[in-house]
Amino acid sequence: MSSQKKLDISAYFVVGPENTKGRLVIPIIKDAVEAGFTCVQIRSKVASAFELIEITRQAAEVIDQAGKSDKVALLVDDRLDVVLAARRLGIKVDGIHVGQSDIPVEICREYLGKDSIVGLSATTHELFKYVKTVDVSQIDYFGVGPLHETQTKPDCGLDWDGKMVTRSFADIAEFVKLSPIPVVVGGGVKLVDIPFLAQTGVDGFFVVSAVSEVDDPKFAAVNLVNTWKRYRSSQSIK
Ligand code: TZP
Ligand code: MG
Repeated sequence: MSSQKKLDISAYFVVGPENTKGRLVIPIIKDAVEAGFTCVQIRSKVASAFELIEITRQAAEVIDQAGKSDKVALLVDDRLDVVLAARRLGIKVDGIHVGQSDIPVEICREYLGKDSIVGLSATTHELFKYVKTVDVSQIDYFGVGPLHETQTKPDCGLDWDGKMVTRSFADIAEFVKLSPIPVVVGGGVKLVDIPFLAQTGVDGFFVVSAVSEVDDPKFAAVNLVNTWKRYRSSQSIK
């Protein structure tokens, strides 16, 4: 991926070694990429920097072997150090995804350069006020969620008072209208949600467990991608 303009977040797979029920991460990434996922994010709260670099290297190889290096973006969650080290080692990694309490997007942009992808999780608190006021000049897309409470990230959606805030399809449609940049939605997303999500006008969905924890990741990934495409195209001809 040479330019951020080519970014496709329509089917976005997030994964780390703690999400695979003890299986290897790379074959599951391969399944997702072959199934048509358009973006891969390496995300682990337990892996060492060394391990993350290795997973990133092998993920880049899998994307390359599928002939999709110019189409499928490879990102790393949180770890600016890992992205920089991976690039220094010659690994093709396209950017980073950060949250509100991670390294600021301006710093990520400064280190990674203008053609890299920098994604940011939108706030849980006062989401609509936030999207109207935030400076999006350094950001390529917003991650929004959770759609449902999720065991993969139990703190996702916790408000100031510790209350869980999930997003309705109506909320998402509203957010999409207000956002000047593309929006991807995740958190507890399963196949049954895809038709409804596609109709909100959102740019894409992200999943972890709906692919990484099922018995047949390839089958699940194909179904997710095809369902998105089907409902997305039926929406656009309305
Ligand atoms: N960010 C917000 S929710 C989440 C992340 C990484 C985890 C989503 O995982 P799952 O298994 O798709 O619910
Ligand atoms: Mg983070």
